[in-house]
Amino acid sequence: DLVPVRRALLSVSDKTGLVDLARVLADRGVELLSTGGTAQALRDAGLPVRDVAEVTAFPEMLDGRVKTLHPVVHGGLLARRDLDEHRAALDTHGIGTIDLLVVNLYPFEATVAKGADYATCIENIDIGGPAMLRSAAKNHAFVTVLTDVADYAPLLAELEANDGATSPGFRKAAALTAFSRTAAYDAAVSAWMAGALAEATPRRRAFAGELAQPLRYGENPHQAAAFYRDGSSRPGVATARQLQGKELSYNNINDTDAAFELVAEFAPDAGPACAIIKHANPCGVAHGASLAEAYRAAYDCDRTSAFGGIVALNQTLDAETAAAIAEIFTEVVIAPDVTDEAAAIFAGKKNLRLLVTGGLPDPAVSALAWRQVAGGFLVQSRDNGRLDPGALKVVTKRAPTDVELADLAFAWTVAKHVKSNAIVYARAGATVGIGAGQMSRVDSTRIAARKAEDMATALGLATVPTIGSCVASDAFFPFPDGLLAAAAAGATAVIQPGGSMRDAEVIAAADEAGLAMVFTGMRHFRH
Ligand code: 93A
Repeated sequence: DLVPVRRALLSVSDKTGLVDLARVLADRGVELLSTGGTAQALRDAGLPVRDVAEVTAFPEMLDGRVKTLHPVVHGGLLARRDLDEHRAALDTHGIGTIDLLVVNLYPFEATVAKGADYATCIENIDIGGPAMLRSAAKNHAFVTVLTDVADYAPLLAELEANDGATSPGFRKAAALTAFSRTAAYDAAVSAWMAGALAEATPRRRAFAGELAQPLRYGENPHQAAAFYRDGSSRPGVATARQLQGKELSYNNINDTDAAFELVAEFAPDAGPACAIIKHANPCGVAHGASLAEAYRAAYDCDRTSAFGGIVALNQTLDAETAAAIAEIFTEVVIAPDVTDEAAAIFAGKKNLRLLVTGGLPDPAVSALAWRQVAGGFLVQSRDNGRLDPGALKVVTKRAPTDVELADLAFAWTVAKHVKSNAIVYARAGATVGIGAGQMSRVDSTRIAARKAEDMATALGLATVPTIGSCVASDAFFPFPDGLLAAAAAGATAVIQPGGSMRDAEVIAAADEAGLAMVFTGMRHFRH
């Protein structure tokens, strides 16, 4: 049934749009109630408003910790208007009904994101606001609840369409938004406390996010999809600014995330780096003397797969790099920043999506990662393991040269971002062959080598680039066969975790083939 809005309670931290909303409500004859700061803002705008403190006959107290936590407020929100007993109870206690609640909460997530101290974060946990949102949302049969500034205009349209009333469908949808908001808010508090108690341990804590944008479809066109934010402030696809191009798709977001997390492994002050991603796996990663060189070297690893790929850069996108990228069809480019000249080069490419993030995430940071399984989800700390060159153990008779060591470290870092079983051949700071996602490690080794042969043919190279390369394996070689396949492809040095029952056999095979091999002691499965 339509419920006319006669009395509204407004209590908002974010005062954007408040006065405009309240003015229309006041013009419609709605009585306005408000808490301290909100009431002040309305009064300053010359609008008639009553303080909640006056209505409850109780002052705001304890530094504002208790403002609206009062039966006069919650009775007015929770009473059923279709029950005589409820109406009688309101009369007995002199409580008036509240038909509209407009609340947005203390900015807890923003306070945490700013790096505020513990006490400040605690003070920014809103108690009265969520309590009111939940009361109003529960009683949506009679009460309209708003918690998002973006919903003010739809409310005014609803009131206009219904002569000052709201419809059940509108109130139900509004209640869902309110419950989603309080759930995400409490999950943010829970996540923050879990982090404050124990660094990224997946202990008892809640997980939730908030709708960032609905997507046209999911992994396939027959699947519905949406993008949620978890409130963390890590630079990346969730917080990036899109400067041009069509809306991001589900697959774009997934691939762009993989691309940016990979390129962020390479600190900008260690030189330009570029990663090109297809289906969440890299098809080329490279350092370069310039960003454009890094892009070209990454592109040369697997030109066929790079078509329609995602390009991630660890430094500001410049004109030369933009021009090189623009030569082929690319879905998304993500970079910390972009020069005006580079932006101008892309401006003509309407389909190319350009995202800037303002910075690179810290690859060493600890956080949680989760994935869904039927009936639940798995939670683990994210793989922030990084190569410690000092901890490398040379296990072969021959130790790697300094040049080999640099390429081994590079290949290892890339392998961490390749789906298992992962094999990465690298030479001169660029990948030359990547084998991903195979059920057998030896298959990944052969596929990576074969891709390098294909590129050598396509580019008309005199030699296959795996000759003289270094190879990384994300987990140990269980048998010598994979290692021997790498040697057959021309690799001269190997990096792998070690730890197989047959390490001795694998090491003997490496010695016999004249390979240098180092163990990292750390595995990088990625499924
Ligand atoms: O400290 S609270 O949890 N205690 C309350 O009783 C209470 N009631 C509303 N915070 C409370 N609020 C919040 O105050 C609202 O959710 C809103 O964010 C803010 C508005 O305060 P003001 O009107 O003084 O600016």
